Amino acid sequence: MCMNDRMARWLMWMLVRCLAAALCIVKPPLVANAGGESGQTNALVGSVPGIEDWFGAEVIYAEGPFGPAPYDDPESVLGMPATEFYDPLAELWGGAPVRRVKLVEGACYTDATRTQKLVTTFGDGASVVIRLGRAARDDPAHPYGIDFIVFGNAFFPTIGFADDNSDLNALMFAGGCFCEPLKVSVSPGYVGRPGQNATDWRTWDWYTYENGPYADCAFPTQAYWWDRTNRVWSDRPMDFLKPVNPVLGDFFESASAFGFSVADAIALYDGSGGGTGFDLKETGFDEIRYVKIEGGAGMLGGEIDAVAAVRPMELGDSLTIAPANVGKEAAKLVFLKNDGSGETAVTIEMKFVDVVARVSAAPLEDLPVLQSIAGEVMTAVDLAVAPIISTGPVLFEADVTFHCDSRYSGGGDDLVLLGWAGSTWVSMDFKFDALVRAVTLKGLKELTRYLLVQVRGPRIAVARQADRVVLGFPVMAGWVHTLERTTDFRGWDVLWSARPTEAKLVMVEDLMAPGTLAFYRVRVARSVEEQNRLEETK
Ligand SMILES: [Ca+2]
Ligand SMILES: [Ca+2]
Repeated sequence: MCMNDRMARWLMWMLVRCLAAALCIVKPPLVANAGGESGQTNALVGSVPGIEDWFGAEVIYAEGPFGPAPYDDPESVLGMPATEFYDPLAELWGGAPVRRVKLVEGACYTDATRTQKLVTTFGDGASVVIRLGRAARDDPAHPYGIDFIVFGNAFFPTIGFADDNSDLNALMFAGGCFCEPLKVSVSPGYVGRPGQNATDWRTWDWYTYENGPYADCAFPTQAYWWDRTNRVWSDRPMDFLKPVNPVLGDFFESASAFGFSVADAIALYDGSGGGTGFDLKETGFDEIRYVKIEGGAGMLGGEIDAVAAVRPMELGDSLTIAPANVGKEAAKLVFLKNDGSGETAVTIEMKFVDVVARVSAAPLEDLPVLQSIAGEVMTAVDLAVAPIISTGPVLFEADVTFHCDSRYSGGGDDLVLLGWAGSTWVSMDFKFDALVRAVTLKGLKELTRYLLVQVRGPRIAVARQADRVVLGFPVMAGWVHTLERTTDFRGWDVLWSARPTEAKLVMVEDLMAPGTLAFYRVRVARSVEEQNRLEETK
């Protein structure tokens, strides 16, 4: 094609602008991995507005016998678990009377102000029905399948004395959890079925966890984070809406056998505030609003502090994985987007792991320069697997699924998944699942930062002079670009198609440009050969 100088200069200027816009995913530098001891953000605790809804909101029925004061008020089971307690006996042994609720000291007596009772003791035949502030749902995104948590005042006995001055790094377990099991039942409440009465909870559908788990058992409440590095308490609260990985129960029971510190156990809680976790799956209920606690039939003398609905994890959180989780539903770790949309960002399914490890999924907010891809980032995550109480690298194998934006309607051929290789981004071979709109990498033995990008056609600069139309746009290496034209948005005519081997600017003259209004687009897709290659690797 031939053009006069003025037009060529103008077109170049348009193309440079267009290219700058097309390569707009530019925001250095990289963020550090948010894993490690300070990895838990614990967003939903303490002073967060509406947090009280996640706990027991009302006692709709209570019948004793309960314990002697201050263990006699059934309403002590409402609200958040206790974080501190006042011990009137401390003066006898010269200790600090106000102490933190922790693995080795459960909630007892009253709160620090000596005005609030903390826990309720259940005698023989005692029962309390609690309405949760919000429904607890059997949500597949919940960690380890657990949907609600009951907090008691169980604790782990230690070798030697335990108080707030104890060095928890040096304090060792002296055996399994001190438990006083209580029976737990759940109900969706009144659903209007024949025979049901809205004001009589006895007429509703109930499910009892006859064979456990039981309340006031593992895991003891841990209210604050212990700073293992500096051997001091942190005032950072633990997360009462995040369960402890239930397979760690056996691990803790055998802990004293192989020298296990309280600090180790807190690290294994991975930011959770403890409590006994319950899965709604076995109940057949999709969601429940009521929890009943009962003493009796050999189960009595136990205490209840609180009941909580579980929150799904999101980007910025971490979860633990243990060899005993592998092959079960609990090995599927789900992290939602951290924008409140409730959409899943990434699912990590562990196929193998050799030790108990922490799996973190941090949002990747400051994206590095992408030289060769123009498009919209749908998922940007920094994934990591790290040891918790062991040393050395964790051996594992994981299938990782990156979920597209829910608005994505493509067939996967305009997606690119990039993995960070230390100094550059590398395009990864993936499998696209149209049903769940997600791409999966299988058999990963290490994790890194990932970007799932929907490639967009470039912006087109149009230069028109007399009856000539010249179109300019940038192209990316290795992708098939197809320039098309329409006048009615029903049919598109292909003007030009190519798979460039390097990124560059392309100019195409439309020799058949119609006299009427015309529209142009450039479609970008993976090449047929590459599609076939991916098919073979599936
Ligand atoms: Ca569940
Ligand atoms: Ca107890």
